Amino acid sequence: MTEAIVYERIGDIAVLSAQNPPVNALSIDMRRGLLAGIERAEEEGARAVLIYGEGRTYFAGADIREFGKPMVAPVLPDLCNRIEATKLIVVSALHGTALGGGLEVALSSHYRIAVPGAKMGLPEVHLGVIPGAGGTQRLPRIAGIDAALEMITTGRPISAADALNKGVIDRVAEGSPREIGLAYTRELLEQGAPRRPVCYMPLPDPVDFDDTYEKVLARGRGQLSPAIAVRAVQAAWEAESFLDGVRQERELFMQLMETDQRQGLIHAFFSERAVSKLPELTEVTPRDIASMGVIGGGTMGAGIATTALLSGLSVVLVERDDDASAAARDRIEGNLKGALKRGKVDQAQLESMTVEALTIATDYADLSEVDLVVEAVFEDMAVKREVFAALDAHCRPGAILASNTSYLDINEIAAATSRPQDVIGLHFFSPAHVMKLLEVVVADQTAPEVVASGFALGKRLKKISVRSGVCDGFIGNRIMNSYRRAADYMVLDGASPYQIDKVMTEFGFAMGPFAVADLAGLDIGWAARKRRAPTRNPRERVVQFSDMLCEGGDFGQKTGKGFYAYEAGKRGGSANPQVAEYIKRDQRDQSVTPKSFSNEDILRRYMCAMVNEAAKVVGEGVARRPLDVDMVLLFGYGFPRFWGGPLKWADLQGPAAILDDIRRYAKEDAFFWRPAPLLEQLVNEGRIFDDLNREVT
Ligand code: 3H9
Repeated sequence: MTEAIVYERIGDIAVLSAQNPPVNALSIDMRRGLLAGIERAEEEGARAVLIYGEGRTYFAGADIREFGKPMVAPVLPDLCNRIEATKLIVVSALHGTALGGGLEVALSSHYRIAVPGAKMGLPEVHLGVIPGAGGTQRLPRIAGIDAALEMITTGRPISAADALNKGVIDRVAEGSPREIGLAYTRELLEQGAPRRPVCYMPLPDPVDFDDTYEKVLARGRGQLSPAIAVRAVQAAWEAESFLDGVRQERELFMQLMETDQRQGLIHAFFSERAVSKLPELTEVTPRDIASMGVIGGGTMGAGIATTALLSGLSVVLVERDDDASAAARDRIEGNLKGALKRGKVDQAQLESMTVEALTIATDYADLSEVDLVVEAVFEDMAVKREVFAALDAHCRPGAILASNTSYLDINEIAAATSRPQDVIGLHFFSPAHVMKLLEVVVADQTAPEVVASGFALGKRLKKISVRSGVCDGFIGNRIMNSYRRAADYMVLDGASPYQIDKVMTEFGFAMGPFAVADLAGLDIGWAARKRRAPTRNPRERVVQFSDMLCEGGDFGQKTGKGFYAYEAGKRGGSANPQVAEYIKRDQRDQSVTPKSFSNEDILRRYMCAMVNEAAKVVGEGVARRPLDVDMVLLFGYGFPRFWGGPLKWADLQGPAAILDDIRRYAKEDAFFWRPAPLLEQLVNEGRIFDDLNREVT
C-alpha cells in the first residue's frame, strides 16, 4: 500500500506528496505523514519543504468521515502550527480544490503557488462548523478583514486569480503542481528568501464585529455556523497571542461539532452524493441521450426545455398551435435571458441554443428522431394517455417516453403504449431550470437501462435525482400533502395560517406552507381535492376554507389574493382579511370550538405529520432509504439543510418521542394520525432511520 504522504529528497528540498484519493482528505494517516515529513526534513538538514497533492487535488479539507469520532493526534491545528514554526522554508503548490483544512495547511506554509485552475476556500460553515485549524486567524492577516469575512462566512471558494489578487497566494503558474512547486522553491532558495510565517503578520484594522455578527446571523435563517465564524475571526483581535486566538477558534469549532446542525449538514453532504448511486444500476449502461422532445410549452415544459438546452441537448418542443408555440418560445427565451444575466451563458451560446438547438413544432411527427420525450401537459389521465398513444406511434424504437406528472399513475400511462418498458416518470419541480430536484419514477415494467438513463440525464442536467416508486404524489408531493393537511387541521382547530407560516420560517424554511400554496396556485390543491373526493374515506376530516377562497376566484399570487393579499411591485403579501372569515365559517359549519396552539405545538404537529408519512413512504418501498426522502425534501421543498431532512430531524429528536406525540394526537383524530408501521418497528427495535441508510448498499 502506498503511504498517505510520500517523502522524497530532491537536493535541498524535501518533497511531501499527498496520495489519498479521491480528494486527499486530511485523515489521521495524512496528518501523521505530514508531521513525520517535516521532522525528517529537519533531521536530514533539508533547507526547504514542498507540499503538494498527487491526483486531482491538493487537500480538499479535513476528513469529514472522522467528524463525531474521538480526535486522534496530531490534530490539524497543532500540525498547522508545527508546519508554520519549522525553521525550514515551506512551500505549498495548489491545484484542484484547496478547501477547509487544506487551505489551512497552505496558509501555514510560508509561500503558496497555484495552477490557474485551482480553487480555494474555507467551506466549513456548510458543514455546520468553522475553520478549526487557524483559518480564521491567518486569513484576515493575509487577505484583509473584508475578504476573510466574506470567504469564511459564505464558504464560497475563490479562483486562483482572485486569490492572487487578495494576497492569499503568491504566484500563479502553468504546469503540474510538482513542477511549479519545485521551480518556485528552488527560486526562493536561490534568492535566500526568508521564512514568512503568517502568524507574525500584523492584523488589519478591525470592523464592528457585533454588527457583522447580527447581519450574518440574520442571513443564515437559523443556521449558526456563519455567525459563530464571525466570533472566531474577532478572537484574532481579542486574543492575548496568536496561539491564544487559535485556541479560542478551536473552542468554538468544538462547540459547533457537538450541535445537531453539524450532524444535519454532514448528513446532507453525504446523502447528496449517495442518493443517485443505485447498486442495481452499477452494471447497467444508460441509453445515449443527445436530443429531447418536450410536449407542452407552459411554465413547466418551457422550464424543462430550458434546462435541457443549458446542458447542451437539442430540443424539439411540441405545442398545439402557432400561438401556443410562440408563447412557449417567449418563455424559453425569457428563461435563457435570465441565465445570460446571471452569467451562466454568453450571448453566442444563447443564440446557438435558441436558433440551432431549439425547434418548436406543432406535429408529433417532428419527434421521430429524438432520444427521449418528456410530456408536460395538463394533469389529466385521459389527456396523458392520448399523448402517450401518439408518442408510441411517432417515436423511434428505443426512445424513452417520460411523463412529468406530479401525481398520476405511471403504470396506467405506460399501458397506453405498446412499450411500457420504455416509459418512466421524470418529475421536475418548477421552475425546472432552477430547481435541483428530479424524481425518477420507476413503474412496474420500466427497463433498468431506462432507469439508468433517467439518472444519467439528471446528472447531465445537474439535478439531484432520487428514485421513487409509483404512488399518488410520489415521494415529495405525497409527504407534502400530509403535512399540508396537518397545517389545515391546525387552522380549522384555531391556529392562524400566519402563525404557522411564521413558526415554519423560524424553523428554517424560506416560506411557510400557506405562502407556498399562494405561490404555487391554490387551484392546484383545489383540483386535487376534487379529484380525491369520490374515493375519500368518510373518516377523513375535510377543511373547507381553502375551497371557499378558490370559489371566490382567489388562487394566490397569480390572482393577487390568496391567504395573503399582494400588491403589485411589492415583495410578499399581508394577511388577507377574508381568510379569517372563511375559517370562522368553516369552524361554525363543522361545529369546531377553536383553541390556541403554542408555536412548539405547531412545529411538532407539522413535523410529526411529515415524518410519519415519510416513514410510510420508506416502509412501503416507494423510497428506498430514509436519505432519499431527506434529499427530496431538501432539494424540492425548501426543507432547511441544517436539519439534514425530516428523517434526520426525527433521528435527532428520537423516533420514540415522535411516536409518543403521534399517538397523543391520534386521540383527537385517529384516522389522520395512524402511526407508520416502520416508525413503530424502529422504536420497538431501539433503532433510528439512519440505521436503514447503512443497510442498503
Ligand atoms: C475542515 O476542513 C475542518 C477544518 O477546518 C478543521 C479540522 C480540525 N472528507 O464531491 P465528490 C468524498 S471541514 C471525506 O463526489 P467532486 C466524497 O464523499 C472540510 N470525504 O467529488 C466522495 O465520496 P464517494 C472542508 C470526502 O469532484 C468523494 O470524496 N472541506 C471529503 O464533485 C468525491 O467527492 C470541504 O468541505 C472530505 N473532506 O468534488 C470540502 N470531500 O465517492 C468537501 C469529499 O464515496 N468536498 N469526500 O461518494 C467537496 O466540496 C467536494 O467533494 C470537492 C470534490 C469539491 C472536493
